[in-house]
Amino acid sequence: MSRGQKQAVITCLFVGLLVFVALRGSGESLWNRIGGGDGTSHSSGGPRATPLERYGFHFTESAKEAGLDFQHHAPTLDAKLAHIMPLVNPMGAAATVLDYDADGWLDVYFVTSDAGGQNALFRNKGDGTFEETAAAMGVADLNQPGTGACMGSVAADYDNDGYPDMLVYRWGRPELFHNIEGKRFERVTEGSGLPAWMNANAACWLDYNRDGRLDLFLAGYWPDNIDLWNLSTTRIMPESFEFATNGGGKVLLKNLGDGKFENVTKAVGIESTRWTLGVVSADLDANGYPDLVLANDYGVSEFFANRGGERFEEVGYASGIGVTPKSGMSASLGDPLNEGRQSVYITNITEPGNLVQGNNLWVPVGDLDEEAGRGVQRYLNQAGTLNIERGGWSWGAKFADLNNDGWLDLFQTNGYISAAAGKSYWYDYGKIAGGLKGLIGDAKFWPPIGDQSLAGFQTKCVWLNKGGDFTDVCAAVGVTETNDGRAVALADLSNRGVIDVVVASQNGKALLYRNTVAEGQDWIQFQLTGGARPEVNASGRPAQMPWSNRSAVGAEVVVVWRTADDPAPRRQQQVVTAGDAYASQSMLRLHFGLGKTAVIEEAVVTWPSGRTTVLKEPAIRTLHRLDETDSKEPTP
Ligand SMILES: [Ca+2]
Ligand SMILES: [Ca+2]
Ligand SMILES: [Ca+2]
Ligand SMILES: [Ca+2]
Repeated sequence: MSRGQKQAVITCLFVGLLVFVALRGSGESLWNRIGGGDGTSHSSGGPRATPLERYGFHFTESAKEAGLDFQHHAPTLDAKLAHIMPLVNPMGAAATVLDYDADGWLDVYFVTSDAGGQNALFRNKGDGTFEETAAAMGVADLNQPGTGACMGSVAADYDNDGYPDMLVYRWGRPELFHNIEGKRFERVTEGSGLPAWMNANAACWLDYNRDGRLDLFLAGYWPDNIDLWNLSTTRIMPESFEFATNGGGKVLLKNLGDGKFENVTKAVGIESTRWTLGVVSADLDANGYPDLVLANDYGVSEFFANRGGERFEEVGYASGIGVTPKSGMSASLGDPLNEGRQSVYITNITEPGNLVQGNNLWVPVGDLDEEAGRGVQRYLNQAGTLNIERGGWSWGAKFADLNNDGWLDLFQTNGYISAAAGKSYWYDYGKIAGGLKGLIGDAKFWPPIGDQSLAGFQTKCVWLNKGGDFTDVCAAVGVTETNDGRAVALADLSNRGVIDVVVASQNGKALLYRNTVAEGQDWIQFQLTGGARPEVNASGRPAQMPWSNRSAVGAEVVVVWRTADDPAPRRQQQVVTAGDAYASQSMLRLHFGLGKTAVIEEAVVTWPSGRTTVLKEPAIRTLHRLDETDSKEPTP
């Protein structure tokens, strides 16, 4: 061992001792520090620093106390699949944040998936607690036999009347609900133009043609023609672990107004039957039109580039995102390096000794690929470099500034099947995954799973971003639950200027991680309202330029600011999305952490219509409610 190595070892031991002392010292006093009414807490630092002091935030799991009491149950499918039921029904736990009664307090909708199981809509009472209103609102009873099993939902204002409407997607018939002034949801599926049956695990709202009316994208997992409760064959499984294209269809529904949607999938050139689990939409190649990224299981991810609101072109391979086949579970966006543009995070499987795919952080490189003349944004995977690659059997993952220091952190759920402890299906799984096409594709050849687990009892990941380098601080900040996590949804549930985290667990309790952030961390939020209104022709005011959809889905905000400790200007971009990651939707409101003593130079909103709103030195620690009708027309 060289002198340098010895010094390194001694340093490591010393640092380890400090960490040990710090963690030991965090016992009882911690409970006195968390739960401050305004979401902040005093911090003094020092050698006996609590996790709150060390990392600037701390979670308290408080779903039950808050009245967010919800249990998910998986569906029971056709008896021909009984020997591998946990492997074929491992999804359905989903979470959607919306403000359905438009009172400024964010509400949460969970779906369950068992026959007859009741979904739950939790109205935020504004005092830290919730009341369950799904039955009264008409969105509880959505797992009736013969109609399918709920897999998730997405909410946005498709008719621009000021109230978010809801699409519930299932393995079965998708259902559309029109929100009647926050008082009830009216089921409007019939005649709306939705497909009669598809086995969907992902959806998002987007205005792909920028006419001010939100369109809807639905992504199938299982093949469309399968009724999972009435199988005529067991040959329903993916034909390959890496190259399967025998999954579900994708559907783009163009909003025609008057509650009608037209299936334009073929017309716009979207063609894919991969096994999609995650979708996200934003204008990633900066041509003004929102693109679509699909995280696909059993194959490569896809990137559908929107060509002027008329055609989509699949450029996954050229972009870099769709080169290596993996087990895509979640697709979400973020600007973790404060570059002023969006990276794409896609989760996969990591199980040391068995299967190490690693998650991908696709960071945009260079300008648009002008050489190709096709406008293909290219990406490089930086997940390994930034230490956000290995997350177990990963599901939903979302970026958010959890400690308001100006750098986006990353919350990720994981865990596949937690059954009997110490029993694992990995050996059998490896045989099937690596086997011949005829084997994997037929459920009858899959070995029975019994009570074995597969990548179960996993610890979630809470990756803290220290300026472009991440550290997992999960247990230290209070995230210790090991149920099989699926959806992650983010929201400032108590309007405190901090991000709370909602997690939906498969066959488990929903979790609410209430956040406490150290005092002195600044922030700013934006609630954006597009100019479109129902009484105004969506393409009519002014004639040459439609207003944006009222939910402002697709709007971009760039904040440029400085802090006392760092005089160099910082810059971060965020985008409004309605449906992303895995089976989730986070708040439409945008939240920027800023660090200490922040001064914002400007915040620039680019509306989907192309209009802009520029705020010079906007107030910090403030939720800014901005309406597009106060914006500027672009200069031609
Ligand atoms: Ca509300
Ligand atoms: Ca509406
Ligand atoms: Ca549209
Ligand atoms: Ca942060």
